[in-house]
Amino acid sequence: MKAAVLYERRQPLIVQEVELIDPGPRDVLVRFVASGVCHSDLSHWQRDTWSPLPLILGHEASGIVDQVGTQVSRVKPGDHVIIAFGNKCGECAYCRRGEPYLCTPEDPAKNISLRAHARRNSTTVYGFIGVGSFAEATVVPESNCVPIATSVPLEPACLIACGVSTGVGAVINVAHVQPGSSVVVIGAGGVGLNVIQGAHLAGAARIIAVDINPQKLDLAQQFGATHGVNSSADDVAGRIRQLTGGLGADYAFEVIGLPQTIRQAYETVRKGGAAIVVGVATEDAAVQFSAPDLMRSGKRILGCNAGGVRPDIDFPLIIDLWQAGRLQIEELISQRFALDQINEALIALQQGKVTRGILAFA
Ligand code: PAD
Ligand code: ZN
Repeated sequence: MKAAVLYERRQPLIVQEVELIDPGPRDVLVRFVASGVCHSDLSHWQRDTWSPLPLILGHEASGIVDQVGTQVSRVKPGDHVIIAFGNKCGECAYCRRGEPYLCTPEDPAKNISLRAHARRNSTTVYGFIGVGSFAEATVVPESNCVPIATSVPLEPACLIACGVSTGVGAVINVAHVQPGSSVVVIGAGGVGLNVIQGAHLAGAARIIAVDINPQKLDLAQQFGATHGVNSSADDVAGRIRQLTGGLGADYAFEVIGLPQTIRQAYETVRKGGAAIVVGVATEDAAVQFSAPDLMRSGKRILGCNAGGVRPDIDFPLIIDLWQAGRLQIEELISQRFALDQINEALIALQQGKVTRGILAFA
């Protein structure tokens, strides 16, 4: 199959033939229909991270089951699926307590980020968080496949695997946003816009988008933001205080991954409010808080890994909301790219030129 392989960080991905591993007894071979291009892919291209090389990036994908291992029971060839990224072993303490987004396989050999995904000649090639969707196909454990009805448009459904579920999940599962509340969203990109539509869905009265890119602030309003603050021109803290009756917001979501904007989220919330860290910062990033201020203010700082999403429960729920017209998903896609154009797609994301770009394989 054709795949875009990352050999050296910050250098162009190379589109070439690789050989996928054969599916094991509980694995499924899925042919991709679409893959979103998420900032997490861009970060693993640009930063020196934990992910092993050579690597096929891409983790926000939908497709059609092509082959199944001998013990697979939850899908069959021809089924439409959204692929959940990361480990979903079903056996560890976290999976057993219904927190699959924290899955930590007891046997490190079962970590799907580190298992062989494909081969090129005799070189092992890895698949990013087990998915590797900048390629024509993948092999994943059946527990990573969420089957969906054939009536659901499969191409936009790819965005449910990460951007939509992380954004909506941050609001519903992690922060538990209450009706009538005030919500700040710092970073109105592919994930931040889904925090905005999640907050709208949860009945927030004020949804204040903060971004340095005025076009993203316009988009934010289309997805439910009531106000926009351009943080390269406006006094963010002052403007938010003014919009929230002087107290600060009930919730502030950081959806960029920078220490200064994580700090801004903390400063922006009222006493007792919650700052939710969705953005992925560099491995060495640190943010300072005054311990007595944290104690006295009763503020809460919440980490948000994959939106606290349980794919088997939350993907169907998101599809129902989308089909009922309560979530916009097609509208997130501003540009389609072929696999050969993957480097252009990553650069368009880096330059802030897309709402969400997708690779379309059909
Ligand atoms: P994106 O590039 O589509 O959006 C980022 C947005 O932030 C853009 O609109 C930028 O203009 C804006 N921005 C950049 N710098 C600033 C700044 N200093 N102040 C204000 N706005 C700024 O990225 P994305 O939405 O795909 O991803 C956003 C982050 O979320 C990124 O760190 C990604 O790795 C992370 C993510 N986390 C999870 C998770 O599980 N927590 C899942 C998916 C993505
Ligand atoms: Zn992602």
